[in-house]
Amino acid sequence: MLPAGARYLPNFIIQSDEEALLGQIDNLPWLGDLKRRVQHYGYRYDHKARRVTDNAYLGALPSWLNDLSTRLWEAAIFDAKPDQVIINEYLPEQGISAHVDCEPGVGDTIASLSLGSACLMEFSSVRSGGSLTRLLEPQRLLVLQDEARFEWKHGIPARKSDVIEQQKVTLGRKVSLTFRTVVLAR
Ligand SMILES: O=C(O)CCC(=O)C(=O)O
Repeated sequence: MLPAGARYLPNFIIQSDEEALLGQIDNLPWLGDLKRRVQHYGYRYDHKARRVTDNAYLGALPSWLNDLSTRLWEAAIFDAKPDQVIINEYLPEQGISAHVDCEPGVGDTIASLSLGSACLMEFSSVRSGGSLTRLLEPQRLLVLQDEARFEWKHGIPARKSDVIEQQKVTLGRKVSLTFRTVVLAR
């Protein structure tokens, strides 16, 4: 189940794209200052301050990310071309705590492309505390807008295994690419 304002787009990329992206990503340096490894493109996100500042500009997206960003914009998933990407790597027992993406700082749409192992994402309503769970599978795109973007937290529990369709599944390595449009305070 997904909160209102969230969409899950199957087959956003095909398997050969997934393999090429993983190869590309693994040839580039990872940052190791969190419990999980990350790469930042476009703007560096300050995980402690939970915001993006204008001195955090890293430069234009590299072409392999710019192609995906252009596709997201041309498909009208974003109103303005995403100019920031965070790549997260989750090994078993690594996750991301429940959060609402910063505002202001990044725009109304967040889109996350999954590669590698499937895992469960948990959503919790900021207002009611209600919760929902959704399986995120590789090559699929999760889009958060409206309520799902602003009124629900999302996170990935740090677990070794998930129960998926009543089966205990041992988790593998998941990598995600999260696209955002930075909105700097003027
Ligand atoms: O890894 C994901 O699928 C979600 C990433 C995320 O929530 C974030 O980067 O803020």
